[in-house]
Amino acid sequence: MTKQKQYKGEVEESKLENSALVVNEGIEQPPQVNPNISKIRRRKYILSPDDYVNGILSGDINILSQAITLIESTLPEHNKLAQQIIEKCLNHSGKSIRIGITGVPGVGKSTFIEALGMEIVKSGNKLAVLAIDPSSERSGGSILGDKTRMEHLATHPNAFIRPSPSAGSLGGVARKTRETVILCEAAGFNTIFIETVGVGQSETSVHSMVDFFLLLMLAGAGDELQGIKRGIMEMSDAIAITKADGSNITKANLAKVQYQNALHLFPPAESGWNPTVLTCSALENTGISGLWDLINEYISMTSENGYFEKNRNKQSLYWMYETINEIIKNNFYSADVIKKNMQKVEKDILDNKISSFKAAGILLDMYFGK
Ligand SMILES: Nc1nc2c(ncn2[C@@H]2O[C@H](COP(=O)(O)OP(=O)(O)O)[C@@H](O)[C@H]2O)c(=O)[nH]1
Ligand SMILES: [Mg+2]
Repeated sequence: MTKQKQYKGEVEESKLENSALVVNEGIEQPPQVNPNISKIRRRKYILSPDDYVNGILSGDINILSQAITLIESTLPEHNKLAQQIIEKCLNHSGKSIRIGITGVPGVGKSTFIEALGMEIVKSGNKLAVLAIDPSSERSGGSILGDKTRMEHLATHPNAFIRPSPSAGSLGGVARKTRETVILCEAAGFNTIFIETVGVGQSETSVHSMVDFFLLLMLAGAGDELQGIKRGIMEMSDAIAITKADGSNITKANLAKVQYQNALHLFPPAESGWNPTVLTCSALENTGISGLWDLINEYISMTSENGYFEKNRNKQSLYWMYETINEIIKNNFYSADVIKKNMQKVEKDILDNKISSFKAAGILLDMYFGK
């Protein structure tokens, strides 16, 4: 150590080698991010399509989850791999009962799914619970926060709960959910629940991918049908009045009669099925098994009269058209020429220089390079 120059009045402790201002050579810090994580992450994607398919067919939940992540990914190479997997799983899919469940927030969907779901898995069936919730971008999916309301189901080996894919438009989210159904069925899940929040457009999408559509309603919450549109009631195969327990029972029974009367006003369904209204309590576990019987009755009836298969075929075609529409629309709006000119054309409309129709024609001509 070099001898430091002594200053007048300097005390021993302030010598450089004792000073807190000296920067000592530190010890090497461990990396903040586990350096192996990239290897772990990357491993997810190095499986071949066949490895994914074999994993899924053997009921491997980890591989199923990873394949669903590929479906949900925004990276084109992941989607390409996902499509290869879906194609190979398609032959092993379809052998399930698909049930759509909707109702306004707070109606008791999660609690209901826990109650009915436990009944289903306890009898040896395998249940996958999926969700379509385009509003879930921030919350990370409605189901995720709801897993506390489904605590038994969430840990049951026969159940698989997957929150809504969060990114993108309703069309995109719905398509991904439908593709996820295919993989779940290939993995051996014979009952699929698709939950959606009954406030928007998503019910129509869910209705087009399920065999049975169930609407949950609260009793005594006003005759305005709780913001549930007529159309949603009309597409329901059953309405269950929830929370029919305690002092709520009388109100629930009254609501049951009211809704049953309201359903009579709709034209008969193509399925030949008469939509039914019943009451249930997920907390007291009443009316739940009756509903499950009703669903099975519906499935046998529509299987016998041919509607079940007819409806599934119709849905397959619907999803082809939906997918085409979705892809063309995305392609249009993300095209450079459209992005560059959109603002000016919009302004021309607002300035009354051109009509909306002319504007659309101009943009479409640009897109098609005319
Ligand atoms: N009394 C009663 N309360 C219920 C029942 N089902 C759900 N709830 C309550 O209603 C609230 C909303 O339930 P939740 O399942 O989260 O509804 P979601 O928003 O539709 O998923 C919670 O406080 C539940 O405890 C029921 O059958 N009876
Ligand atoms: Mg919920």
